[in-house]
Amino acid sequence: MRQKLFDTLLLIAFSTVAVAALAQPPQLINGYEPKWWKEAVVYQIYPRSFKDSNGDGIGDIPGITSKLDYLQKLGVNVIWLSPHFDSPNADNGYDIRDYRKVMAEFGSMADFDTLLAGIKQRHMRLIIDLVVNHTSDEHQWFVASRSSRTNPYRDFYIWRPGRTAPDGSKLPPNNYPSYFSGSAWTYDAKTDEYYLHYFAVKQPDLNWANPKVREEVFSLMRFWLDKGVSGFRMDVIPLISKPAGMPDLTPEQLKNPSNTFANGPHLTEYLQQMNREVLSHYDDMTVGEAIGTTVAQTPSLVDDRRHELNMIFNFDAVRIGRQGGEGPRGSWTLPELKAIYTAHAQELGKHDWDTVFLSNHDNPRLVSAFGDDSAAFRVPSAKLLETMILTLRGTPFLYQGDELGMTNYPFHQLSDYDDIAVKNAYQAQVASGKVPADVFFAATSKIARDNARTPMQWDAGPEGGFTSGTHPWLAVNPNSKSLNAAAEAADPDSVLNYTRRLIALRATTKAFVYGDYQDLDPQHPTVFAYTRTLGPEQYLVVENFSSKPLVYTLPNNRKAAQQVLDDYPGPAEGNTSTLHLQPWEARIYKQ
Ligand code: TEU
Ligand code: CA
Repeated sequence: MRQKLFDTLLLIAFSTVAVAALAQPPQLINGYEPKWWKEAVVYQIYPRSFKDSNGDGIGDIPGITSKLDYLQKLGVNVIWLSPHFDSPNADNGYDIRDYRKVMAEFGSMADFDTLLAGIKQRHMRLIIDLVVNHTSDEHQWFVASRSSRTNPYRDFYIWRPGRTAPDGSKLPPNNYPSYFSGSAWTYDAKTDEYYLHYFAVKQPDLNWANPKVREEVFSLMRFWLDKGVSGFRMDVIPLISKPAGMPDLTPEQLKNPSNTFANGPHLTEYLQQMNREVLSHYDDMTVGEAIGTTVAQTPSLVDDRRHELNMIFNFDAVRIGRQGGEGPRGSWTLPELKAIYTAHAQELGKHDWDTVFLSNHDNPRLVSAFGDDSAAFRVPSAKLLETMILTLRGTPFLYQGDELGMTNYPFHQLSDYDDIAVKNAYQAQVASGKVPADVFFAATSKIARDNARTPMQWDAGPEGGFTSGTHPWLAVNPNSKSLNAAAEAADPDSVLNYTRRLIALRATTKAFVYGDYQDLDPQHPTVFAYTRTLGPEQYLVVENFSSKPLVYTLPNNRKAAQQVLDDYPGPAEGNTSTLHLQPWEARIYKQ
């Protein structure tokens, strides 16, 4: 009896403590609620191009599993896997046929489970790609939907009658362009209507206005979360709610259709429902690919009081200078890039969280786009860019191969490319006679998505060690003999080993995660100098964005104190206002 009373009292005491702990507001760090995904470094894997395990020339899941020790040694915490689902590959997996099945070329569900177990065993996490703006036209929902106007799945997609031209011919319902050239509508003779596809003809857009569509999406999300994935990168998520009434775009809107397609009238409602019904029940992270979303609009998706997403990718930096966000890159300046990061720091407050990235599977290689990939400066400029990504404000996202300083591929002709975006653009622009072939290829080779999709360069062997076969699905960059992971692992001054040191520094330095950001010299044409400050702790980062050496004096008599990292080997220069910077030199100081 006595014992029982004691037990009861103990239980009450415990519960009181537990309840009190629950009721306690979280300990904030510099006003931010601490979260594992704020402290993480994320590494993106494009499975087709990472590592082939069976010699068929296509990267696969067992290939990724065989490289987990490499990723653990790099120090990344989260792996984002580009789509690994069953797909006819019209857009390399971004056209999903079955959300609960692994792409046969990549392996089996058992292979996926082994990969996930291996990731967890190494104290990393896995997020997967949620592609639910559209499916493949081979998805059973679409097969049913197009079969008749009265099929129960008809309303899973967006069908409209066409318009009739004055000459009697058929016209699409409106003038929406597809991201992959041509109209965003395709006529389907079977039911005499058009379906909407913002991307390829084989990627019909789901109709999120239908509550059954939302239930299906939430259910597939639970399927993968229950398996143990830690969240999602959400493909073109601001596009799921379509513009009210879908009127024609004006000539002005046609210059950048994403701005009109994104953030439709029901987006908030859909995301809050997704959060309430799915995400809030798991310890997960979400990052939305927020095409068409401005910095100022970002809090409307990520403010933690809204219960929608944790973070988004904003494209202002990665697409700097590119016409309409998608076209060829014109000129851009460092002050413009710096102004973007300052705008982020101003617009995103303590309830928001940011991301930092300058590359992914849709963009050219980091060092080729933002550094100098010539033999003389590839290494320091790649290191400088990694320094920037890993010390700016927000969760950093690294793309496979950038930790080696992999470069753009020397593309020349159409047959060098795989990407549907390039093939369709060629038909629309060159085959139609609108753009001369040489002009098209000169621009395309610099921005093509396939630049990022050539196979990972693992060693100096045939096909860069990517495959034991002789036919990789996309050609290996000819520089793989000298530029590869094995060579870099053996070189203490390689981009790879430097990136490892950077990630390790970030992992132990909360100022790089939660610290305030200040640009010290916004107008300087080639130097990016900024501080990250957390209470008494301050770090200074100085980067020479130029292939010329420079004597640089810090503004306002500020002194650089103790150097903790430098992308050039050699003696440190500290406790001084005047810095003798090498081309593409990047330094981190503890102040
Ligand atoms: O990309 C959407 C996107 O941001 C576009 O910029 C796209 O890269 C560009 O229009 C292509 O020319 C996402 C995926 O990241 C991309 O790989 C897919 O192709 C696309 O959605 C469709 O799912
Ligand atoms: Ca394979």
